Amino acid sequence: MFKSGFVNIIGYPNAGKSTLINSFLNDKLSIITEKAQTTRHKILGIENTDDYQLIFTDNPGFTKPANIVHEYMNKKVKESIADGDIILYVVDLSSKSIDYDDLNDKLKKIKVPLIIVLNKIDKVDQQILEDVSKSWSKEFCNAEIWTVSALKNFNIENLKERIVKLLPKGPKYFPEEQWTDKSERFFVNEIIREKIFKNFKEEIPYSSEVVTEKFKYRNKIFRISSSIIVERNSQKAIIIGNKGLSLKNLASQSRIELEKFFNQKVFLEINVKVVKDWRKKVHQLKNFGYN
Ligand SMILES: Nc1nc2c(ncn2[C@@H]2O[C@H](COP(=O)(O)OP(=O)(O)OP(=O)(O)O)[C@@H](O)[C@H]2O)c(=O)[nH]1
Ligand SMILES: [Mg+2]
Repeated sequence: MFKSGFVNIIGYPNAGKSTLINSFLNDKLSIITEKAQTTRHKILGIENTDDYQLIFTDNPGFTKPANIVHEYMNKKVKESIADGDIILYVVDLSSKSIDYDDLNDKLKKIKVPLIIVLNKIDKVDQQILEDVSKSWSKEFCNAEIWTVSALKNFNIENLKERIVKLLPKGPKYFPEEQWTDKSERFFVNEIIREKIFKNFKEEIPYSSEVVTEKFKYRNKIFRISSSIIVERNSQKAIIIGNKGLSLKNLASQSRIELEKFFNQKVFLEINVKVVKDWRKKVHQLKNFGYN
């Protein structure tokens, strides 16, 4: 009996959802940073065996919407709650509880198996762990509660075994060689975006988008040309930096990561462009893949 299904990973920003999907797949599919709202798009990561096809999805963090990008991100989370065969609700054990509990109300009504994944167990002591676990089991009588560390790989294999047990009978939704739904260009954009999140502070990461215009493979070299889109000239100046040094560092960190990702030599060129207030313009967002 072949099993398959969508295991949708959702939760608030920074809970460790992307770390968890990478840990399940033992691969770097999703970018991870210490800043909230890193993930903006839903990403599929597929694992195939002779007995099952597990389709994990990483999702943006559910957030109080302050702009259209947030609205798009929340829409993706809601879709993932509605179309999952199993829902993993990732919670950061070490952070204060969130007062914006729109998600909790939705999750209490779902009909499919719900697993609350209390993550970052490595950061808290036994007492906190017991108290938090108790309050979640009280709040959610329809869920299984698991405690894990996605970062340290603690309890991840056991959780995966449990997920496979819960998987419904089903077909192979995707051909065996397919491991994601995203293009190579998407991963280039994400890797550069990760470096922007790591190198710059405050509004810059949130005001930045990355577009890859050229992506060619010739003579065993990937030749890539990408643009960082920011909202204002002042942000462009910060990204470029004094004598272009900040951009040079960013490009070199991105290239190293891309070479690891593709396992090939990479030539990378990055430009910086201003599209005034792109986050407020619906047609711009569509061009950037926020559909
Ligand atoms: N100590 C510890 N840190 C963790 C664990 N899991 C994730 N983190 C850290 O938490 C931060 C956020 O991790 P992400 O995986 O990017 O979180 P996310 O839920 O995908 O965040 P968004 O995409 O912004 O919604 C990163 O600094 C991770 O290294 C864990 O089990 N233990
Ligand atoms: Mg993420």
